[in-house]
Amino acid sequence: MKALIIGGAGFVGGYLIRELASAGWDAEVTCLPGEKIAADCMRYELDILRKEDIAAVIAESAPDVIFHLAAQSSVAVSWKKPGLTAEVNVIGTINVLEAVREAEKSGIRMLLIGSGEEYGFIRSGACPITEDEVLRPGNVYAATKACQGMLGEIYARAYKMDIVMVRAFNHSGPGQLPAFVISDFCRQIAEIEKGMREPVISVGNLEAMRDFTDVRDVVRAYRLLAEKGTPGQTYNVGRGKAVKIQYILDTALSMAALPIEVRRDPARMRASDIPLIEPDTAKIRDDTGWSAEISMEQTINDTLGYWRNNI
Ligand code: A2R
Repeated sequence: MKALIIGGAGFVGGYLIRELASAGWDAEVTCLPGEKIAADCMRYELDILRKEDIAAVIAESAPDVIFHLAAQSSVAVSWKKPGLTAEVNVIGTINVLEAVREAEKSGIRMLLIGSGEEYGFIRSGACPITEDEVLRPGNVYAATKACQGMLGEIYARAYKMDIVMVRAFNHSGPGQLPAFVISDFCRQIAEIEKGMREPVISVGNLEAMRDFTDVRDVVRAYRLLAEKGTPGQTYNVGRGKAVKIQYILDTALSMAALPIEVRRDPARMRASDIPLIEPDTAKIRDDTGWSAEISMEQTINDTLGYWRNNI
């Protein structure tokens, strides 16, 4: 199988390249000019806001499957740059869908990577959330990803295109930016161990319950969905077992080389924090056999190891 990963220079892209290669796929990637790719493979420079360029890359690569990862993927940035976020995540996705629709090679399968954020303000009692739950996005990023998923469904239905939609819940692992909680805690601990700051870790709301999956499990889910997912369908990707952020903190601190004091930082508290977000994962399990295999302790241990070597 030949894959084209659009937006392959990001956090998930590097892991997906390795996952596909280890399963015997031939993977090519696109990246923005100047971006580096985390593995040795054929690369194309591509901005998805230039539709004619997408068509040229697809014609040259002639993939069996396109993994569409390219996005403005930060919730925080989406508040500051809503127009850019909508342009990249919505218009960019339309450009990719149109380029595939018009491609000479027919029957290209697409995976559109969306987010658990799309569910937004979850009704109390709705967890674990199934894929047919109503979407109530609570931020600009989430709204654009909900829109991406709807466009995927529309193109699959109207043009009989082979498109699978994904809603990925929190994922983490070595190399993730410290804007995400596991990476943030691990980086702070690594900095403290190196004597770069006082032995105090800053934390936000520790009571919220969230569902975390290792990025290496997540990319295996993407490969299996590309191999076995049903066209036109949307799949939750997550562990299906939320934990309190307090548990992540305690686990990370238990791995620290010295005692660390915990300090609550009001700036890290979010007024609208939803108490529990947890996906129902029966659909992906039934259709592909996938479930998360890497423990949270392993993810935290490996992420801490990454920061110890990369501060
Ligand atoms: O924003 P940058 O400079 O980090 O570049 C990102 C790239 N990207 C684009 N690629 C092509 N044309 C554009 N106009 C464009 N704008 C941004 O897409 C980055 O290299 C890549 C997305 O990678 P990350 O931001 O690291 O996301 P991650 O964690 O790999 O997540 C993959 C997908 C995204 O669609 C998320 O929204 C979803 O999974 O959760």
